[in-house]
Amino acid sequence: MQIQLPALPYAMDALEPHLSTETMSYHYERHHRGYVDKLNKLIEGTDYSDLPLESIIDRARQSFDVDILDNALQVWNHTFLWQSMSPNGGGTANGRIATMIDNQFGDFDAFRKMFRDAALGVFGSGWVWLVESFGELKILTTSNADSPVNTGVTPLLVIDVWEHAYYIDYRNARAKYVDTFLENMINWDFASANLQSERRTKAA
Ligand code: MN3
Repeated sequence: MQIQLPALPYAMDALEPHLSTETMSYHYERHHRGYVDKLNKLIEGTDYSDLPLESIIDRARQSFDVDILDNALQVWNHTFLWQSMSPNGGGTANGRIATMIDNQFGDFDAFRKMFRDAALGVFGSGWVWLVESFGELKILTTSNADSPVNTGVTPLLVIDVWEHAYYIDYRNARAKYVDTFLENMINWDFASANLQSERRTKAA
């Protein structure tokens, strides 16, 4: 099974002016596609070649096949990233997730500050995640390709803080990029849907 590059959920210029078409085309067409192509090369003719992406991740984690794992995680992380942003994004959360944010972090502004601080605290390349774990929300940071997918928590949304995610538009101003993500791009509908799907899984 060849791993495919999933379509972007919006047009390449849809996140302008917050993320330029140039950033999106480099990030999606070169970086994301690059991870897909590299992964397909690595798994060709191996036991991995017939597996879907998440099974590749699980097996590579258990087998310490680091190159396969890193590229497979980067494919998964970027697919999740595109959905974590929306042309209609930003603002505050609503519904159950908003209540959980208030309970967990105090209020929405406190959440925003913690998420921002986490994003600024990632040394080098990495990711900041909002996840659900045992009924609670948590902010996690991961380095390089690391990802909470299939580790027992439910990823709700993510921001990419690799420089390739923002350098064309923001140069080295990661804080401005993170603030813009929180104010204008973050996709709370996606986070809520991920939270709901976890509830259904538990109820089943
Ligand atoms: Mn990236």
